[in-house]
Amino acid sequence: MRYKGIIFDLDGVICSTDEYHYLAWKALADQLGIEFDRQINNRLRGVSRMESLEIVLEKSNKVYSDAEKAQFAEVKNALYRELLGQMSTADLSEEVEATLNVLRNKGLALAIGSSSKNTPFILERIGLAGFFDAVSDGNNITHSKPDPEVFLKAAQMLGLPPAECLVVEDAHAGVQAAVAGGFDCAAMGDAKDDPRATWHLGTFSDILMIR
Ligand code: B16
Ligand code: MG
Repeated sequence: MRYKGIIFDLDGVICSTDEYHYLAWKALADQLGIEFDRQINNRLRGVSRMESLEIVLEKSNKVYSDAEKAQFAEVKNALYRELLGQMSTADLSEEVEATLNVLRNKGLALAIGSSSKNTPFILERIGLAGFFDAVSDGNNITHSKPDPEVFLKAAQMLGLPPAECLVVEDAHAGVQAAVAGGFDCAAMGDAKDDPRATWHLGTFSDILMIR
């Protein structure tokens, strides 16, 4: 493989917590009587919690105060964390686990680059706490994707320039962030056909076919 390091997005790449984000936002939207579907949900991928809330509220004709918005974000996060609490090592797929181990054995530096403030909790639930050489997440950034900050910090933690790292993403905002930071990007899932990506993965283990 031409890269020395790989920076993985978390939700929708390493695990399927993207489905839990959808369920939690859907429950909040239902409580508020706001229309919300999977198409709108796809716009929230890679975007921070508060920016996601603004997108959810686009369908509302009410004007909410900052205090109300903070409370809605709290409600959504509590629902989301309840779902995360039910996760276990069984939620790390065999495919992802085996692929990560092959990459580790090849000597590649492996990092997480996620917008989520819940990253440490999720990694612990699925048994990956301590596995990655670096974790850059929503707790150490000021701008979320499509800003490249989270990936630039991950590369810095690995001690590698962006040109030597590959970013793996399922979100269009994440692909945009990778390209803006000077990284090659392997896109999968919702962003698979994004023309800005260097590689298009049918499934996670296709990373092993990149030379
Ligand atoms: P939290 P990723 C992102 O994670 C999610 O895709 C996005 O939907 C979410 O709003 C964001 O994390 C913030 O998450 O509310 O847990 O801090 O895809 O960058 O791993
Ligand atoms: Mg994602």
